[in-house]
Amino acid sequence: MAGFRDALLSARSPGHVLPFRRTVRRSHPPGPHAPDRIRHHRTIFISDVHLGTRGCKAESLVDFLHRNHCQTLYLVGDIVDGWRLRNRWFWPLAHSHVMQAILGMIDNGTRVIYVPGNHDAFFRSYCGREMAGITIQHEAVHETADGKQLLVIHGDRFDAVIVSARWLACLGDWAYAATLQLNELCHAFRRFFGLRDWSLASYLKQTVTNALEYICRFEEAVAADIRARGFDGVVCGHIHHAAIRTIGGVLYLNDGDWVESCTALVEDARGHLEILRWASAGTAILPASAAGAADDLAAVILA
Ligand SMILES: [Mn+2]
Repeated sequence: MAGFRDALLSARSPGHVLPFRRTVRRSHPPGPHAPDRIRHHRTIFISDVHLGTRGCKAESLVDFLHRNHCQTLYLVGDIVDGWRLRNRWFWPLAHSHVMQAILGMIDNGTRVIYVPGNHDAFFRSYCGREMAGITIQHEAVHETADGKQLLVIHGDRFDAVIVSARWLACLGDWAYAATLQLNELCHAFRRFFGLRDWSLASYLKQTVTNALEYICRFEEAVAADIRARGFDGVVCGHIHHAAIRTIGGVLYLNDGDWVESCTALVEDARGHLEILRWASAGTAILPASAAGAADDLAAVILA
């Protein structure tokens, strides 16, 4: 009894609050009551949900959103898969539950920012507008609690850079920037003439045979651009490969996907960033590093 009282008193003193929280989160495997605990984050970033496809782990995402609250939620692209839905309508109830969970968060005061990706590029026509309380932006700038400026983008614009990486290395910065613009022009042209978005990602999948090589090229291309634009770091998705890395002095953060790995990037009140892997509905969260790294390569789904 006395031990219990001492524990309460020590937890109440300011000096002990932080280590107590840390111990629960990091050092021990989650206890039997952990799944019922709601976690509060400053920011949550998720992407590549691919609603409208069979691969989407909608139930897990709903579970995650119910058990993780935040002040700001960034939807970092490919939330709805318009490419697949155009061919065949697939929308089980769980996919509507994801939308309801997000709208519920808005009702509870969460700010939601949607940065469309290539599979939900149709939302890019609405950039600068607000729909159902969700702000749609081409890209966003997020300032962390400790003052870091992070650019939030989906990342598909870098596909073009990866295809011609060797050429660009010879030609220099102007060619690099030109390729990025050419890629966007190409997409705008195809949209104007009502052509299907050509999947550069599918093309890449055939040409870049080594998935690891693709990931490295993507990460380096993104980091180089972010450095040139003067940001401290970037939050992106697109390659379905969650990561927190420092590349050439900038922070590269990828929030992963909800097709295979069920990962989210979260920021706490002090600006600490962490990747969470939501194992499955009703089970506890694990830091992404603790989950099997070996299947990460297999999780790369480009289109
Ligand atoms: Mn994408």
